[in-house]
Amino acid sequence: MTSHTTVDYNRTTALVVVDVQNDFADPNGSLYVDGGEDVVRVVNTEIARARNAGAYVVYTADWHPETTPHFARDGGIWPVHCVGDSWGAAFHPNLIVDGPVVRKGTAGEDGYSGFSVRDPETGEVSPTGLASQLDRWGIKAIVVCGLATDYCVKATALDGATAGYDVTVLTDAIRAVNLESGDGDQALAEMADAGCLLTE
Ligand code: VGL
Ligand code: ZN
Repeated sequence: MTSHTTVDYNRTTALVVVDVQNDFADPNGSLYVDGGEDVVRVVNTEIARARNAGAYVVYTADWHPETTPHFARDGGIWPVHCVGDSWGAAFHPNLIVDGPVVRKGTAGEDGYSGFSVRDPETGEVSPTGLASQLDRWGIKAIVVCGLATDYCVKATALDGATAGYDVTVLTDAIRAVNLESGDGDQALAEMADAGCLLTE
C-alpha cells in the first residue's frame, strides 16, 4: 500500500467524505464498487488526521426514495440503492462518523454532486446544504475522498472547483464504478483538467 502525500489540514480546509455507504462499499451492496471496502481504512486515517488538525469533516450520503427516476425500474440506469433508512443507505459500519451529514437525492432527484441535486425530469438543479455549511465555517479548500470516482466523487470535486474551492482528491481513497472500462481514469483526467490536485 502506498501512503498519502500528506495534505496539510487547517481550519479553512474540510475533508468531504463521499457516500461511504453499504450499497457502494460492502460486497453485498446493490451497487457495490469494486474495492469499495478498501477505502474505509484509508478514509478513516484521513478523518483522524483532519480532526487532529482541527479541520472539519463532512459526509455526503446518497439517500433515495423507493421510487425515483434514478432507478432502472423507474426509467433510470441504476439498480435500487441507498433507499433512505435501509441497510444499504447506512454508512459502512467501520467508517468513523464525526461530522455533519449532507443527504442528496431525498426528493427523487439525481444527487451525484454533494453540492447540488438535479431533477431528472425538469433538469432543474438545486443546492444541497453543503456550500452554505462550508461557507459558514470559512472553508477555502476541500479534500475529497470516497465513492464512486466516476460519479459522486467526480461531480463533487468538479462542483467544488467551479464554486471556487481549492480541491484535492485523494486517489488512494476513491474507487470507480467503471460501467464502461476506463470511466475511472477518465474521471481522474476530468478532475485534473478542472484544476483539482490529485494526490495519493
Ligand atoms: C452514485 C451512482 C448512483 C455515487 C450514486 O455515489 O457515486 N453512483 N448513485
Ligand atoms: Zn444514487
